[in-house]
Amino acid sequence: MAGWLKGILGRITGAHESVDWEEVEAALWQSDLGAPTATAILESLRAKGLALHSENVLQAAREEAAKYLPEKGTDLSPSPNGPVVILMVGVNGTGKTTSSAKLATLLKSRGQSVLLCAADTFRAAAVEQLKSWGDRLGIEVVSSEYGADPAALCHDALAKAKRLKSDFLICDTAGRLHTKSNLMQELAKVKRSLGKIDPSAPHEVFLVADTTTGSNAVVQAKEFHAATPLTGVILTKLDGSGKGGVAVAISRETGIAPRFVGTGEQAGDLALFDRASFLERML
Ligand SMILES: Nc1nc2c(ncn2[C@@H]2O[C@H](COP(=O)(O)OP(=O)(O)O)[C@@H](O)[C@H]2O)c(=O)[nH]1
Ligand SMILES: [Mg+2]
Repeated sequence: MAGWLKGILGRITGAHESVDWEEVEAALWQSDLGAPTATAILESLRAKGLALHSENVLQAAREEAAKYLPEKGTDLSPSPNGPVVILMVGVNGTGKTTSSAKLATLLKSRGQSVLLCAADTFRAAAVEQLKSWGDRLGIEVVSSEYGADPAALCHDALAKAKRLKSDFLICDTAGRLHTKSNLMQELAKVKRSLGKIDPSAPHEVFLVADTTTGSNAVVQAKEFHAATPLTGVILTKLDGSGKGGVAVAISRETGIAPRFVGTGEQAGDLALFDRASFLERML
């Protein structure tokens, strides 16, 4: 998937021939950058009086996308004030459970202690999935039975993390409930119940966004951000057909920046977001 947009533009024309305005626009739309970004790219070319050939378009796209992306994702570090609580949110199937395990792996590899909390009690399989990761990774998973109250579970998990003096607590949450408003209310409740133990918790709320689902992730980001203010995005499935442009659109429309990227199904397939390699791949 390296140089996704470049590939498309290359098919439209060679590097220095001028290309059709509408075709470029269509290519930009397909890159999941979002309409405002696509428009800004075209406008900046017009403003500079540059011809519409693929090198110019790519350069403008890189510059425009870079405005909305940090050079590096802000990393996680332990706090002297007790466990850093990370809430993983997002719709079903985006990679929350897998990313929770991957993040735990990364932190553990740095010598930090982590507790996982299986707060997706809506699906029995979700609890088992996280427990099985915990067994493989040698990381304790706080869980309860199917249907248990996630807010109470997260509360207990934080009490335990404090007792154990864990550096991090990662709470994997449900992506689907009976209705969307139920889900948003539940997340707000989880946040409140964590706050009863530590008013500053959760310290991080990560939206797990599947880059293969394109611009849907922007809508999701807005909805989750309204319910539980987000502090970052984990972009998953960048090893697949996902183009990743949605990170630019999310950042532009919500101000929430990418933090980590997922590039596979294994525990080690997670890295801190890096703008240069991200843009290289996407554009
Ligand atoms: N290729 C690939 N697959 C992923 C990645 N992250 C998660 N998955 C897969 O996506 C599917 C759903 O992941 P899961 O963590 O269960 O999603 P959840 O419903 O949000 O908890 C699983 O089959 C994962 O192995 C990734 O970065 N790359
Ligand atoms: Mg899950």
